[in-house]
Amino acid sequence: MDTQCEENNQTSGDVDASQQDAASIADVSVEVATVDHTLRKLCRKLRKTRRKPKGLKRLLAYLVNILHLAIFVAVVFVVLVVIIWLLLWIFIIHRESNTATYFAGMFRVAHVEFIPEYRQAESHEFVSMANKIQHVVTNVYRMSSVARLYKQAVISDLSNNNKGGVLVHFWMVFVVPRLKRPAMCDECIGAIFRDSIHTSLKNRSSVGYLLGLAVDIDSILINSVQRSDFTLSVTGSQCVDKLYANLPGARVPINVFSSWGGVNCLVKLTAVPGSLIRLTVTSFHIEPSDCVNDALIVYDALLPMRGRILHRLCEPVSSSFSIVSTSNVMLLSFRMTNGNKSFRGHFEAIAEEICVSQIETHLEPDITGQIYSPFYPSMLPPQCTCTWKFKTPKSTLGVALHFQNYVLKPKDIKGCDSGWWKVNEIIFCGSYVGHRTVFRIAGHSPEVEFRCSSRNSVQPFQASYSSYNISQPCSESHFLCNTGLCVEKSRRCDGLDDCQDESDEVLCSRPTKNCGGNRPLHPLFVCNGETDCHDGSDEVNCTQETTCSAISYRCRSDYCILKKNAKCDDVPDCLDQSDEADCVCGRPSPLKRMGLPPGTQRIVGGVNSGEGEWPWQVSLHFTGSLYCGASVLSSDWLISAAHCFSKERLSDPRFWSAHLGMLTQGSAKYVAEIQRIVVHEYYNAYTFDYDIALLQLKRSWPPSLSPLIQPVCLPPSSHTVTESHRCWVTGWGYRSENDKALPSVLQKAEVSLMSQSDCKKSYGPISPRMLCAGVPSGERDACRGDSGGPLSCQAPGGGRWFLIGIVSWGAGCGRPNLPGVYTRVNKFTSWIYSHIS
Ligand code: 4AZ
Repeated sequence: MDTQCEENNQTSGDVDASQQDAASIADVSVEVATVDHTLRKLCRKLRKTRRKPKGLKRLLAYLVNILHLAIFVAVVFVVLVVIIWLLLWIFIIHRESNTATYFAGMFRVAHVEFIPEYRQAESHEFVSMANKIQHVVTNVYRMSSVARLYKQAVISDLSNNNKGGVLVHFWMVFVVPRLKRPAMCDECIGAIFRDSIHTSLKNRSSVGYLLGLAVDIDSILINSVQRSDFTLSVTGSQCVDKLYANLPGARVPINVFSSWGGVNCLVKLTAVPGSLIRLTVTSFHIEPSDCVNDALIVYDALLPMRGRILHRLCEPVSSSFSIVSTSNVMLLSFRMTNGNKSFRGHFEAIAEEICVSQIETHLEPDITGQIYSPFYPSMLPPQCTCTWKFKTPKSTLGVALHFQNYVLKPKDIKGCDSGWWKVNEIIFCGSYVGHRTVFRIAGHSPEVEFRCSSRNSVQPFQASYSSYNISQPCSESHFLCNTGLCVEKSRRCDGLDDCQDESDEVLCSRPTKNCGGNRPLHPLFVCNGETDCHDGSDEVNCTQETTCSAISYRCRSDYCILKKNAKCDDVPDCLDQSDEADCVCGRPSPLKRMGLPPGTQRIVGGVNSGEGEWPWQVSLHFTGSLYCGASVLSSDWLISAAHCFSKERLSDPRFWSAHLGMLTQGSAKYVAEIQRIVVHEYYNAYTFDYDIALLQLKRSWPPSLSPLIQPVCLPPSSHTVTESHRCWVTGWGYRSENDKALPSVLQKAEVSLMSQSDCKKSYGPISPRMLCAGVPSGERDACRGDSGGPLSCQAPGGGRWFLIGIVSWGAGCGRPNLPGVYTRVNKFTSWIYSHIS
């Protein structure tokens, strides 16, 4: 208003001047002068009004003005909020909350004869049969509790079936609001279909009638699937191939290349009815990437159904192997990223095996022959059976089965997932182990029944059989181990695990240094780098070539020396000096160490570490938070515990990052993404046996970051740790069992290694692949968050640091007489090298 008044003042000034210049246009001038005058009057009045408010009335008017303004602002605000919400609902919430959910299913239609035209989806016969089935499926779901969510069913394949009739594979699409998603579980959708058949079931038959369609209730399987699987199968038909094996035994080649027309391809295999499919993989050239980029998934169905995965192949294959289906169909789902990737193999129709055999054994102790798992050397399918009926020459002789890497144990409450065995009416479960075992059956004509019991394909097995003397399983000079092996009696209590389960090392007194006695010196004292006998006789001829055994060090050229800890001790011991090769490890540089402020006792008796003190220590983060520890083995490999990666999401390398060269959380010198996680194939999630895993980094840490990042030395399998080794456990794990906050500085605690027999006093049977360490009071220990991290021991005399253990488990943290349990690393040396070199 003021501006307006000033403008008008100005205007009137201009007009005054023009009045003098242009007297001829007096009328106009007068009129302008009049308006101007009026305006000036008004302005003056207004200024006066503002300068002198008149009491309550003016205040009221003022408030009313404010109120109007507030109402106006509020209305505008509400309108804006409504518009934004509407837009959000239309474009995001509505779309988000109503998502399509896809299911793949299969069932057998009995009493319908398969005709070859059903193989062609374009044929009149296929279309008419598919329409009929589609009508039935639609009817079932339109009458169900999920009727409003059901969108459509698409019949994908009609195939002949070993049980007769036609096997139907189909897709279903549901559009589900977010709140109703829990109602869409696989079991619920399957149960709706089963329930509708159930009501029409005839006595004793599993075939029920749905609108005249005879559906076998036992054959129904319905799984939710990814949208990408549905779109690839239904719309990406340029990369869906169908192959048939119409003649038993005839090989049908399969070659797939990454330049084949896409990275995602399905190959559907069908064999003659009554047969099974054997797929042989000859070579598979891909980047190993934990199934993230390149993978072949083999399904025991014609659609990618989660419940029917036979095998996932995510590593390159150079020696061929084969997989067997449980029926005459199989699906291969290839995912290969760009590059020179290829798959070569073939498949064939094979007969269902009738695996029953009568076997006569010879007089003991000869190995008489071999038994093989069904379809040997193919992998075992999820369903198979085999029966061996043995007969020995005498009633005093039983049957011994000698396995290379398999063990039978009486069935307990847990299910059998690597084979179900019935021997003389007693049930046993089979599992894979890393050593030999012998299973003895005390009967002269036992019947042994084997059934496949895993959800996927598993490794095949073979066993040699022999007779044995029931009253004396091992000869006079031998001792019977719990693994069934017979070992020489002289090997009992020799400090070595000859039985493979340490059963020859229980109830042993502490080894004595029987120097100069007539019995050989206890192997633990021989060439262990310490003078145990005063005449030094235990440390002579240690680098002379000797026969290889569990207590000798194997040089690269495959001869052995008795010196146990020859590796990386800065003294060349092997003739080829291989013991001092690859020794850039386990030697932290003497950096300026941080002083320990008083009273910083932490992590179950730990203290702060110094910068660069444990350059192999890694902090493993799952979705951004500390989850486990690990150790650096090389420029691109880390070592950790299998249990850190044992659940579905935990096994996906994309969720993990490795923080290297770090003292305080958040200050890593190098953060690496993980390319691949290799969990030990025999890892047992119940017992924590074989609790070891390797992680390959996507990108190596740069050498310039050494010495803050450096590998730890790997102990050779003969490596022995004596009392003069100093061992420390390190990590960022909790400081006590009930701690709520993790320390930010890397903690370290010195612990003592315990004998296996002392540890068994605390925990009962522990496996030979476990090692206990702690202090009797329990005040120094590892805890949650330290798992997978190192137990590092320094060779005497300021030598290098070796990775002796990996934090694995324990009863609580820091409890008296309940030490920490670690994975015994030297039991895995060859397994580790087989993956990282
Ligand atoms: C754990 O949960 C854990 N006291 C690790 C070590 C120990 C206990 C628990 C040993 O990761």
